[in-house]
Amino acid sequence: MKITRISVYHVDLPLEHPYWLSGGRLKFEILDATLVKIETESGLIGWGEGTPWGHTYVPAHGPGIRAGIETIAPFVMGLDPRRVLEVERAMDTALPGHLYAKSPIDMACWDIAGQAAGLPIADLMGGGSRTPRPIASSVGAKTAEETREVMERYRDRGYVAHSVKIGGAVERDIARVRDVESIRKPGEIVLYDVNRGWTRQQALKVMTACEDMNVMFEQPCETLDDIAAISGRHASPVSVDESLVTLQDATRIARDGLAEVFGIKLNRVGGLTKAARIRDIALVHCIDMFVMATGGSVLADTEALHLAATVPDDNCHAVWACQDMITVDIAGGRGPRNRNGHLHLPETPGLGVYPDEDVLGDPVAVYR
Ligand code: 0XW
Ligand code: MG
Repeated sequence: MKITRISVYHVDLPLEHPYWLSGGRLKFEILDATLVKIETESGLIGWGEGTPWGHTYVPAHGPGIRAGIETIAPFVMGLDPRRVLEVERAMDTALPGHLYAKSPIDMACWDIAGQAAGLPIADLMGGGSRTPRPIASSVGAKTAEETREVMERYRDRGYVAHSVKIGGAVERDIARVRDVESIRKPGEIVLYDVNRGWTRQQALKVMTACEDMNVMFEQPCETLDDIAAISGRHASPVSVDESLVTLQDATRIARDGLAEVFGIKLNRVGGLTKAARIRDIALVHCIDMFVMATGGSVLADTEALHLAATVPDDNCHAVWACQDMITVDIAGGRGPRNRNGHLHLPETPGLGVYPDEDVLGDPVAVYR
């Protein structure tokens, strides 16, 4: 089987509510999504998506994905999409780094490989759990009152997991954590996501002040060096998210004990092929995981769900459904959707969901 054509689509996905990371530091209103259709001479078609969370979240942006694909496309043309490692090596040779630009191609290849094998991607990867995965909300609010309101909105939709964005102001952050903990329901999973918003000193102040609550903080500071510098000086559990990009990052975090949890975002780490290795580093070092899309439509959520299903149930804290935050549905209600706060793995071979091409409009680039 050979890749014969790659079509690239650009779609804007507006957020239903404006959204702030790190206590108001970064604002997001619209996501720039790139959808990729890979065609083969066998007739099988695969879909991939790359949707960064705006341009300011991590070093990734929508136009960068499309430019990266322009460079990569000639090198993957003619390859067998079922041989995902060969496609991965061709992309890494053609364009070192730029993992987020490669992820949609990797995803579309896994979609085709699954269809060819007659298996959902998670089963092709070695076996997917059918235990529904709790969806984490993403609570991008600034004040304690707004935080309660947004959490309530998600609780009404059945959500039992929440990622509450804090960061920036020590006293306000301590107060917000205490407030959320005071209304936390039994069994609810809450992660306090700083999105790199603290200096080392701010991180130490909040993380020591909150030790009595034993709550988890995600990405407290900008870099792994910062997280390493404060590690051992506080007793709060840590999840690393933005600073977990490469396999080398994963081995460093594991070896140096910098986090108890990995936040694996598929687009950031370069897709399923690379994310599966990071998963394995986590598992052998007794590190749990949140597995998510970086953003995007139900297609991106579904890709993350497949990887999440290959993580043992006890080690997978939650996934995320960005689809619940955007106003455009490119797949007409198909694919895994929120059912009482959980996503269920699709049984259809491959990814298990495809977009409506008329919603995508004309491709912005076609390579053959
Ligand atoms: C808000 N998210 C869930 C979406 C973006 O990927 C960032 C992420 C987070 O962990 O902050
Ligand atoms: Mg995060």
